[in-house]
Amino acid sequence: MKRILIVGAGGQIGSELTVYLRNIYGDTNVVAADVRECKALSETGPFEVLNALDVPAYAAIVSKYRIDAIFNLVALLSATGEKDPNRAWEINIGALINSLEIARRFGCALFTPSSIGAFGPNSPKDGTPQDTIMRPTTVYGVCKVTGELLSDYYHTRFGVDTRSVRFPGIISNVTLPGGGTTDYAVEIYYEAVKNGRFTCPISHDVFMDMIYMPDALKACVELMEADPSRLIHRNSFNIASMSFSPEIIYAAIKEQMPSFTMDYNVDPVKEAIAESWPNRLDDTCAREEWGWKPAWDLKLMTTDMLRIISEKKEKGLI
Ligand code: AKB
Repeated sequence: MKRILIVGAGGQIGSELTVYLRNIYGDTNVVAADVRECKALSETGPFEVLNALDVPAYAAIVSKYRIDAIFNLVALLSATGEKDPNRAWEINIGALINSLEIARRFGCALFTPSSIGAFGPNSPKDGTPQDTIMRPTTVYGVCKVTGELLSDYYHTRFGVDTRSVRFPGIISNVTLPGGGTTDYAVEIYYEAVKNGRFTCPISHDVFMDMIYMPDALKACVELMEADPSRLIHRNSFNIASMSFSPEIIYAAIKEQMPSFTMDYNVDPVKEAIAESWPNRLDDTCAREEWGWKPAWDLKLMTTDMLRIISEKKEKGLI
């Protein structure tokens, strides 16, 4: 990767991936694009307002900056998707198809994240294998499976260098996620620091895979820089880091903040989605094919999240 375009750069992943990539590849070589202006991203490098569904505008940016790698991060997440499935399909698949076509036309590599949401209730729950039954029951999951298949198709049919990981719920402290089922695992830290208590929308014993943002960013770069001759899979790799339930993350926070309390008000839509997803993925293929190895665990992440969010609170930023 030399000249990179991040589409959907204003979101939870993009806002941090832009900074991370600019540090590695140079500010001017990483173009951030989003449907809305993002002051923070336009201050440190090139920024373009772009609706990923507008093909001529998308192609013009790729041509203008002579882009050779695209990160397509445009997505409506799982819980939001269930409120308007048609819109979720239009946006998620529209941005994907346009990214694939533009990558083909301009010879770009393409990263489009998949998710634990690509699995469904028939997938094995524990140690979910790389290659297994995938029958998701959300429109978000249907979009992710479609995305995986189309991305592999563009690779075998047209030789486009498509690569992807199935992200767990991403926990971060820069930009809040929005509309996901795993969002509770971010909100819990903010509420712990701001109010000392949290009402959890997921039942105490429902496990999901999670990952801390620094590991998620590392995965993006390591996969895109991996030697293609070692890749047996492409779209999309299971990656795992930590798996926990609400009662486990609650205990991890309480250990460092003894006055913290949590109760439950289960959201039936999120609960049903969470229960349809795996408890813990098997990421052996990612480890073997491109050396995936996470650095953060729940305890380390909890210390870091509480420290950073407390600093934000002291500065009056939250
Ligand atoms: C969501 O909860 O929808 C996302 C995801 C796991 O893909 N965070």
